[in-house]
Order: sequence, then structure tokens, then C-alpha cells
Amino acid sequence: MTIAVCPGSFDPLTLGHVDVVRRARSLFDEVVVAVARNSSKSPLLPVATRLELARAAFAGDAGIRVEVVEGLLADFVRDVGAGALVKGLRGGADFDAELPMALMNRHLTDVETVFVVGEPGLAHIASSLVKDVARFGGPIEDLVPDGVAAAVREALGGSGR
Ligand code: COD
Repeated sequence: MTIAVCPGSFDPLTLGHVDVVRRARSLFDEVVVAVARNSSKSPLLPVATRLELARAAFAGDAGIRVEVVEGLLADFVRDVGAGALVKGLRGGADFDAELPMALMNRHLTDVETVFVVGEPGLAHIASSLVKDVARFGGPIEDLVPDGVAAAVREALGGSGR
């Protein structure tokens, strides 16, 4: 059985992430979505909320499960028996950010990183922009799975629409 890990901060989960995870599932028998407790970014949503929202988004998808990654991603990949990491690319800037991580993860565990090109119609969606739009009262419902917009607004203290 082929297993891949799709890691991210998912702060918040967006339709871009969902597209990448489902593309990964079309290539591998099982996909483990790894919600990073600690990344270099300080999250808006607590990890329990990010986990719950991701589990709800993929509840109907066979072969996709969602876990928290507590420490090094390379250790998590080894622990779940995955053969690959899958990351999504929106453009060259994503590749520039992802390449050093792919090289470091291969250095640490020999795991390969597979890049999938996301749906072009979702290329404008980034978690950081979703939070920014919400912070200033803009609509985010059509950028994120069900339930995510309400969680973002609540975390922002009820600001926004
Ligand atoms: N279309 C296509 N792809 C997309 C889109 C979109 N609209 N939106 C996001 N993506 C892709 C991103 O390019 C990325 O591949 C993935 O989705 C996740 O994105 P984010 O922003 O949620 O996640 P990041 O980039 O903050 O995740 C960073 C990690 C959690 C992977 C990293 O910090 C990590 O590995 N942390 C664990 C500790 C560790 O091992 N550190 C050393 C790493 S070498």
C-alpha cells in the first residue's frame, strides 16, 4: 500500500488545500493530512480547531485521514510508514519556499517530496490572504470548506462579517 503525507499549517484549511490533498489521494492508496502544531508561523486557530475542521472536510473521503504532527515532519513520515510527502504548487514562489524543505526532509529521512500543481482557479487562495480578508470584514465563505469561515471569525473576536 502506498502512503503519502500532506503536511501544512492549515491555518485555516482552504479549498486550495482540499484540492491538493484530493490530488494526492488520486496518486496514493492512503493520504495522511498532517496538521503541524508548531510551524515557523504563529497560528490564528488552535491546533485542535485546525484538526477538527480538517477532519470534517475529509469525513466523506475514503483513504484520507487527518493527524497532528507534533515535532519533526521527517519523524512523522517515518512513523506512519509513508513513502512520500505531497506539497501543492501555485507558482514559482511556492517552489522556492518548498525546495529547501524538500531537500532537508530527504536529508533527514530519505523521503521524496512530490509536487502537485493545484487547480489554477484556486491559485489565488492562501491561508494568509483568507485571514487578511476576514480581518477587514470581507467574504471568505467561497474560499474555504464549510465551517471554516465561522471558526476564523470567532478566532478574530467576532470582527468581520
Ligand atoms: N493551491 C495549491 N497549493 C496550495 C494552495 C493552493 N491554493 N494553498 C496552499 N497550498 C499548499 C502549499 O504550497 C503547501 O504545500 C501546502 O499547501 C500547505 O500550506 P500551508 O501554508 O498550510 O502550510 P505551511 O507551508 O505553513 O507548512 C509548513 C510545514 C508545516 C510543512 C512546515 O513548517 C513543517 O514541516 N513543520 C514541521 C516541523 C519540521 O519538520 N520542520 C522542518 C521542515 S524541513
